[in-house]
Amino acid sequence: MMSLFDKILIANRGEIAVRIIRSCKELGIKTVAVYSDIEKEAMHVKLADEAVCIGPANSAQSYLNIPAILTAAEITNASAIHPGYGFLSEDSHFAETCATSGIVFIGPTPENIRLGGDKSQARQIMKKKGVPVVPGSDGVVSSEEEALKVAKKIGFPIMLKASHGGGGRGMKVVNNKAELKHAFYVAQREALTAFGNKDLYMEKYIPDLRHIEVQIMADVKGNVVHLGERDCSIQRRHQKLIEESPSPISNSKMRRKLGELAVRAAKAIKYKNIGTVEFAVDPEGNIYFMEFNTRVQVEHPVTEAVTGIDLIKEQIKLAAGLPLEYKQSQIKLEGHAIECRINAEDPDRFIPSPGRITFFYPPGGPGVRVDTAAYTGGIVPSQYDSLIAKLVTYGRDRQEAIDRMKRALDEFIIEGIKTTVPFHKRVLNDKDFLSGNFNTSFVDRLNGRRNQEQTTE
Ligand code: MV4
Repeated sequence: MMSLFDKILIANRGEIAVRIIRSCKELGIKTVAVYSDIEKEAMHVKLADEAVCIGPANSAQSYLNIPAILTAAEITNASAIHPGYGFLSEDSHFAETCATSGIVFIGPTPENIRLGGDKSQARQIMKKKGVPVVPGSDGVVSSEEEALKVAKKIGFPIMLKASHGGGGRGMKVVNNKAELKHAFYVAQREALTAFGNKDLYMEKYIPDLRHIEVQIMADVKGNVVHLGERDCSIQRRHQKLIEESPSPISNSKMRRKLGELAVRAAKAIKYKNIGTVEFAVDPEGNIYFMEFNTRVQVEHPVTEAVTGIDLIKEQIKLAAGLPLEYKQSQIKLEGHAIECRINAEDPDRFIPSPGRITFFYPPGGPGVRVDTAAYTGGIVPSQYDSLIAKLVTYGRDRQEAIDRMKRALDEFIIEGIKTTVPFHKRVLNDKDFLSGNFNTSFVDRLNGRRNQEQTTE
């Protein structure tokens, strides 16, 4: 049997670095934090056993600086690197460089990561292996003529998507033949600039979908289990704002279907470690594969709450080559969990509000979890993403999770910067949210209604 790591370097910052340090401590693993010039006083630096400065504030020169991070691992004798989410977490070249440097990358294989990043190839593999995909192109569409042929077959409106985009970036809705020519070239050029690759693929456009994703865990022997679904439909401009598990629209039949498809998707690409299979569910309940996410996700705590499983611990053990400790029948989903992402942003316009936090009091009590690196006197830098806390509530059912969320949002005191707490209070009082009747246009509708109310008053 392989043994766990003696010391892990965490190549990340903020709440996720703190989250990873917590699991390492419980496993008896020493931790190394890395930080940029402006983050000497950051919470992840205070909580880790050791810390190494890896460069200036600009993340290209610090949290994305592969030589600096590998050097930090070497000088501290860390035997593994946890990338968290964002930054280098989905960089197959980084995962490969770790391996050639004799350091374990805590995540899937470089090939898994590469495939996760190649959306049109992933789509083709899923189609071949019987995981339903949205009607569309077979792989990449390389010319406008080819795009028109596919469009004639599936019908407008269609969506052009960048093969190397993802998470909503590099997508275009095309309503008719007349729009297609221009859209094709614009999308190609944008894909090349944004992702360094011009490949596009096509799908029939599905309005009013729900974003439902399934957490999976896979070991090196090829065993795969799923941990139920998360509903991530409450988002704005592809930034998720609220996630929950289970989905209000799911039931045991849909959950079995989603789980089966997610496990099939993971097996199709010989996936190893933890991952997420993203699906679109249309208003008729049809399920379509969208993307394979090869990192730990921001919203993983809602799954931890309903399964009682520490996903970061499992991720570390799986990366060490240990076999899965659970059979599917041993994974029990119980209760309901909701996560509100608290961002340092103006709650009306969602523009960043960095600065010093002059007072910070996180909520607590039954069924409340706060993942954060924020503290009174701490700084929210303008250089990184604006997520400052994840507020997660758990209850026996959705209503109890909601009641606790309302109570926790009321308790939360954050002074000195603006936060999205007031936005979440509005959502938690919205009848469509409360009834579970929402899709990906929810936030625009909520804000649209609100702006109208404000101008007529
Ligand atoms: C779509 C779609 C409609 N039709 N694909 C955005 C994130 C990316 N993973 C997939 N996305 C979409 N793909 C087809 N064929 C609409 C979206 C979409 C969306 C999806 C999930 C959550 C929020 C969204 C917001 C706008 C568009």
